[in-house]
Amino acid sequence: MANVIVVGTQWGDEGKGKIVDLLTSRAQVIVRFQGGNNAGHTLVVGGEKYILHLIPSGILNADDKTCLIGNGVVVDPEVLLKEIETLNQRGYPVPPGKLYLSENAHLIMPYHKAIDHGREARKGKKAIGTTGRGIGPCYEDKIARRGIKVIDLLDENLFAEKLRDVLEEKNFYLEKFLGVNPLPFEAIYDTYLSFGRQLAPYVTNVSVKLAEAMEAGKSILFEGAQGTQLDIDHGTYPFVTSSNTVAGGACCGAGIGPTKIDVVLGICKAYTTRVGGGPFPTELTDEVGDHLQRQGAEFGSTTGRKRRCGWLDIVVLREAVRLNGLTALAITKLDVLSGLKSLKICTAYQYEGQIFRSMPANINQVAQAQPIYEELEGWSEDISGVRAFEELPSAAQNYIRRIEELAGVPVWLISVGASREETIILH
Ligand code: 2SA
Ligand code: GDP
Ligand code: MG
Repeated sequence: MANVIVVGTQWGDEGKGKIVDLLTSRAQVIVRFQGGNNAGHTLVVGGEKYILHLIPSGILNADDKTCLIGNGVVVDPEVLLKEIETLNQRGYPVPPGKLYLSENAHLIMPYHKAIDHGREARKGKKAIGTTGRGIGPCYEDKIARRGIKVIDLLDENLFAEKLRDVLEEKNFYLEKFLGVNPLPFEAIYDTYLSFGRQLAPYVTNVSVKLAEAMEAGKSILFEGAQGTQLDIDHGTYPFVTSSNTVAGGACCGAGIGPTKIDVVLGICKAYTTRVGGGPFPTELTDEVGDHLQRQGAEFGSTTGRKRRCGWLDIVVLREAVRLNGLTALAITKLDVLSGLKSLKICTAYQYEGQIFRSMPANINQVAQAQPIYEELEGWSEDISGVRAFEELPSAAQNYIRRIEELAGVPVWLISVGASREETIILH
């Protein structure tokens, strides 16, 4: 294989974890490059379910695979240590050498979580619907040049100085603006130094590790989190996450140059979901939406929130093709559509007589956009046992071919179930 970036083409939860786990058989190095433990990537291996939040989805594969957490990820050290411990207990040891953590990754601190919660509560109906993991406030501090990085934890004096400076400002904001209790310096300092000591053996220069891997002829898999419509620059702002989720983010967030990327694989659910607030033109609040939610078991992998469901949206997919420079697509959860008599695909939006083939920049227009649908025949067969394209019901084949045509990108993989084996490989 070559160096491959895997990204979500919609609002996240497309099944990136499953596909990355599957593709790990063809790569040696797997790296996360943005987001944090807002992500929930679900893997079903040997009938067992694993949900990963920070550790790359390659971790359940053989010993010779290396998993890296890049500089672009925001890391809650407590969550990372728990994830390591849980995997150790479940028979997948995560020793230093198998997992590496970038020295330049920014740390999620207790005040980031307090601010995330406090602000969402204050916003009421206008809330973003964040995961409450402190992601946005942590990225804010990174950009404002007052963030605390992994490497800072390994220098007691530097850490004390940085924490003291930043905490003064945070406590003022927490108390005076959000009306919540200030946070004590000592407790954070001691706890985080202890996290630092435990994580120290994992800390490295991820960019150098990637360069060495490439020199040794290894293939790298870049694992995106969330999805294109949640990108801070290109998504449905302000109802987005605080990082660049598009493929370009892999270069900045892992420390490699764009010339090193060979393939960008977009993961697209056969329908659309969104969790949290924000516009969703093809959302279904009827029994079809319920069918998708139920059959697809659409609950947030991190927060357990019910995901909103709707028809496949080609405006969204076209954005993903362009913004990520997609080479190919993996269509997931096709099995969930079984049993629906007819299927709809949104090919454009209409707003006040105007036709939109790309996403309107004005968020209120997105919220009021009327989807223009074309209708395709559905199928009733259970397709989870199908392993070859030709064995799919002809209506399912037509559905896939129509997506390819509308997106202008070939489909390389079709997923028909949550487990590794439930996959049709076309390329
Ligand atoms: P945040 O917490 O600041 O990143 O939230 C901002 C928006 O980004 C959305 N977001 C997500 N959307 C889909 N999946 C995500 N991961 C979890 C999952 C979500 C969960 O795998 O299901 O469990 O709720 C994810 N992470 C962030 C979020 O909903 C906000 O709309
Ligand atoms: P990610 O964030 O993109 O990795 O996706 P999530 O793990 O949050 O959500 C995808 C959910 O769908 C998980 O529960 C997966 O186990 C499940 N899943 C993935 N692919 C398929 C599929 O093809 N069919 C079905 N029925 N479930 C799938
Ligand atoms: Mg997810």
